[in-house]
Amino acid sequence: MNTPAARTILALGSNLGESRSTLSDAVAALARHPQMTLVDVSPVARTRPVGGPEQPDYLNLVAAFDTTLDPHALLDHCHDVENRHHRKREVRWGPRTLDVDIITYGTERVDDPDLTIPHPRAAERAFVLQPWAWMDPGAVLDGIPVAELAARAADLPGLERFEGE
Ligand code: PH2
Ligand code: MG
Ligand code: MG
Repeated sequence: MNTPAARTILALGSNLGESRSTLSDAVAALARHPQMTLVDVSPVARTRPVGGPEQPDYLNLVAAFDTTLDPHALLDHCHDVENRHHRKREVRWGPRTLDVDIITYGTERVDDPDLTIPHPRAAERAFVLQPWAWMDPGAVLDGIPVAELAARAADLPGLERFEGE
């Protein structure tokens, strides 16, 4: 029997290089896997960096996929796509060409040393929540409307819709 697909929300961020095209290329690369189907992509937000050293503003988006990859195989796929964009894992929360994080995977919870789902900081990060709420105004995270979480997030001021420049 085939594994039923799970709806997963991935958050992408970039603040080095050609960030806008990196994000589009990364969504396409994520969708190119035979076990991934792209469902929706959010508008892009320009966001102030949260944490880490002084660094440029980010572009962030979220995308919804249906997948038959299990959570760890999905994480491997996300890392493959990051690595293809020359991501180097150096400073925690430092600048990067591409970050791909798993925010939710169906209603599953994962608590492993290398993977926590839902993403442990997603509920307080406007750079994840606001694009998600733009994409899906009815979205809910752990029973709370994502739009409500976004409105409360400390990094909401300074976040704006990126229309290109
Ligand atoms: N990612 C981080 C740390 N800080 N800040 C913004 N604005 N956007 C990000 O994607 C981001 C961040 C760690 O992954
Ligand atoms: Mg991240
Ligand atoms: Mg990451």
